[in-house]
Amino acid sequence: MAERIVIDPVTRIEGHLRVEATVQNGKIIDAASSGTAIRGLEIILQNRDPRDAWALVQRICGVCTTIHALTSVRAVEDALAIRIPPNAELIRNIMFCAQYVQDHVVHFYHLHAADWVDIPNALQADPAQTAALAQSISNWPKSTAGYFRDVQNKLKSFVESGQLGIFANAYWGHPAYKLPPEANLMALAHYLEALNWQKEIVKIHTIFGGKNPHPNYLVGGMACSIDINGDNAINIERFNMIEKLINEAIEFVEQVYIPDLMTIASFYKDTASYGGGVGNYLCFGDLPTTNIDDFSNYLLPRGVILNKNLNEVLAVDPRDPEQILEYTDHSWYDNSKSGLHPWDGETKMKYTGPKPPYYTLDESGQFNNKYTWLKAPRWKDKPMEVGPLARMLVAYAKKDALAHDQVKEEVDNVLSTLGVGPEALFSTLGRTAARGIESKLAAHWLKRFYRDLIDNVKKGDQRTFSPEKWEPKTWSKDAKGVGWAEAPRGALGHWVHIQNGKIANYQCVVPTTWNGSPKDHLGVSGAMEQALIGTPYVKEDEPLEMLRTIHSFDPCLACAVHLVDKEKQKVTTVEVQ
Ligand code: NFE
Ligand code: MG
Repeated sequence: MAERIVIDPVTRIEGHLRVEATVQNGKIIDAASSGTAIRGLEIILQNRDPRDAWALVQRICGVCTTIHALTSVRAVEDALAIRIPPNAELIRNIMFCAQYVQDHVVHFYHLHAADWVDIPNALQADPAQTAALAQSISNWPKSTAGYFRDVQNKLKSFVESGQLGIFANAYWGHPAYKLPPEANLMALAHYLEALNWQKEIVKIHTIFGGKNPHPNYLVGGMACSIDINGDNAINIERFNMIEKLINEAIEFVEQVYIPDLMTIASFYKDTASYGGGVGNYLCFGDLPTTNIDDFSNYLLPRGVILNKNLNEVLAVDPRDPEQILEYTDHSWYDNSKSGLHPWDGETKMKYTGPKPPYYTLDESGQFNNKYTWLKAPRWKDKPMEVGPLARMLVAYAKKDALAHDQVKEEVDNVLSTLGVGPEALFSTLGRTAARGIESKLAAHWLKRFYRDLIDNVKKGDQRTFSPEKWEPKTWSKDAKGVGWAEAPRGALGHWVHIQNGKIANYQCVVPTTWNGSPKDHLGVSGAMEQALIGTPYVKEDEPLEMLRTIHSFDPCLACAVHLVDKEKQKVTTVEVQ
């Protein structure tokens, strides 16, 4: 007899996610991912000035802040054939890499670590042995017995006061936690350090974009001006500050994040045997080193891998109406036209779900027909995984990619450190490891783009904006554009149709829409749903292993369901226990 596990809401993510699983004999045999809250940005954009779109869509999410703005200006620049100055491309790349490093570190420590690290168990640790462990894996100067004792005392006062605060409500003491107390204490110390560090790195966004979250962008370039010797612009003092932040980022990733990741992963190699899911990976590519139209010069290459076949990388074209379609057969939309390319996409909400509390999977394990606000994007009718694992796999497999050698070296290093083969990549652990590998690369690329920017400025080019096509009278009456990016969580696309100077249609297909998508028109489940199938559990009422697989995708439902209920009707009730 099949039974159900329901997690609602899934915490330590952004947005509102409900996951239901049908379980039998200690394993998940089917799963449903449901985005339960709805917001409203594609509709808000209609009839707006396309030069304003970036500021509106950026409010889709404050976690992957900047990336929707970047994708939006790229979409509008594509539609209007606008070329931006080299400095603007470099500044965008710097902000992009800074975002990767910050977002991935925050995910590892603050959103994912509680799945691996039993925080209260750190009270059992010996601070001197913790220091010995930390010193054996890195040269991070803080790793002394006194430091770890202070952290432990802080935790003790939390526990004794009965107020665990940010550490309340987890499955502490669960038998699937495997770290020794010293590793738990080390990870706790770095959890707290990472909180402090992450607010520093985002100062790069405040320098180039005025603030964070939601820094300023501009169609045609960037909204900051460079005057290397000036007082009221980005000058040499600001550049020095950026360089210092970059050096600190490299140090934090190499001395804290990667050693912690490798240490923790070495205790959880069992999680390399499940959670792989669809085995199809899609990347639009990003980090142009020449210009956005020249895919061959991206540091993160474009391509698709099917069925885990690393011997072939297929071409992807987000403009092709045959390739990317969004289905709504199992989503709460009017689906009279399910299967539209985003340029023709529609956002017509139609809630037909049951009243809460509800089950997506009924008693017999059958799916209710419609169960989520997420649409189901598909590439050539296939579900795709997007994100760090997809990016590392495509760069690993694509031998002529610009950063192929660099990526291969980092991936092979991690595999040999853990003593596992490449098949381990297709798993829950592989997804989490790929995010770390990518963070290290991004930290170094941050420095590369910073140096390129300094070099270009030193040549006398201080331009950050191309004004030629600012005025709507210079635009064609009817124009379509697509902007793409590799958001921290995966391939992101914005499709815009501009008519008579205004937005006629705007559609976003977002990483978590791919990863968290429901079943499609063919009845095939999305990437996260498939990854959950086969995920084991040792305690049905504490599905820690499920959380590991779900969190390995770093889901963001705010991004995935970028819609709002205009009538402010209550669509669901979420019970928090
Ligand atoms: Ni709200 Fe986002 C990223 C985008 S995710 S976090 O990364 O785009 O689906
Ligand atoms: Mg959309």
